[in-house]
Amino acid sequence: MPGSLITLTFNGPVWVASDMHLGPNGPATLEAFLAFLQGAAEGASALLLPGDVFDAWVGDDELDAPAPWLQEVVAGLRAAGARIPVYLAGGNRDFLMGGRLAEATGTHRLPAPALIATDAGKFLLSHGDELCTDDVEYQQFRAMVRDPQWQAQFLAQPLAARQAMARQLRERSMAEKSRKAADIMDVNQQAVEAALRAHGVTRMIHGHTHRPGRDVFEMDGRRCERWVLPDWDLDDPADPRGGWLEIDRDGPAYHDIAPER
Ligand code: LP5
Ligand code: MN
Repeated sequence: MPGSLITLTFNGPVWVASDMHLGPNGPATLEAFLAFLQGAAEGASALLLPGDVFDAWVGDDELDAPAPWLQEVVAGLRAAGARIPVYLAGGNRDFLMGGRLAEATGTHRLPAPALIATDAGKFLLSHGDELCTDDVEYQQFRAMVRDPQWQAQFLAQPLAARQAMARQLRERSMAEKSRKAADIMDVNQQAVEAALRAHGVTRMIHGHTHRPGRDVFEMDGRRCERWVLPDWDLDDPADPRGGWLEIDRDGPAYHDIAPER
């Protein structure tokens, strides 16, 4: 039965971005994100951030004694959130974002997945990791850490211990990714089509795979589109990058964040 999700309706330009992976070691990315928030507050009617805004989020008590970079992110989100609705969804690195962060930033929780109705029609929006079904080891890991009981046990540990585990896991993830075949880390086409069918739409937007672009294909005789958001890393001298999608009545369009050289 398609259409069982609540639809979020937006009038006017909607900006969508993900995978900034903000943390203590990315000053240029942080600066670009703060400028982007200001731009969104001025140019968008809503801002949707479907996951991995943070490089790692181990619980909302990260806000107890926030480092300067985190204070800036909170203040930036709060300033944008005071002018336009800002929606945040958890990705595979920041799925532990909770109500306290939402309150501190004045943002709303974006359902995962979300159905959004824009001036250009409907889109399914999600982080995208759930579509990478060929990455069986990741999906097993995902099922474990999305389990409420696992999360309660994890959150019961001291903040410093959780941060240390997240650091270890980030290192492990980077090692695993260099070992895994590239195609298993992309979305699975059957999973994409099943998600579109389940929600009765022909277009989706997601992040996570860091492979920005538009994939056009036919399903059940209908033209379908899958728009992939870019990841951000303005601190990578070899490949400084970042960007977002703006959806207006003509549909989505990419905006690149041009690095200053
Ligand atoms: O994130 P990215 O792009 O590097 O890779 C993802 C998948 N990796 C992850 C892990 C995150 O990067 C780390 C998140 C840290 C913050 C979370 C905090 C709360 C959890 C703390 C848990 C202890 O999501 C990667 C995918 C890739 O996307 C492409 O889709 O392949 O998947 C993996 O690397 C998972 C491995 O395949 C399996 C890992 C098994 C680990 C078992 C538990 C070990 C716990 C160790 C704790 C010290
Ligand atoms: Mn991700």
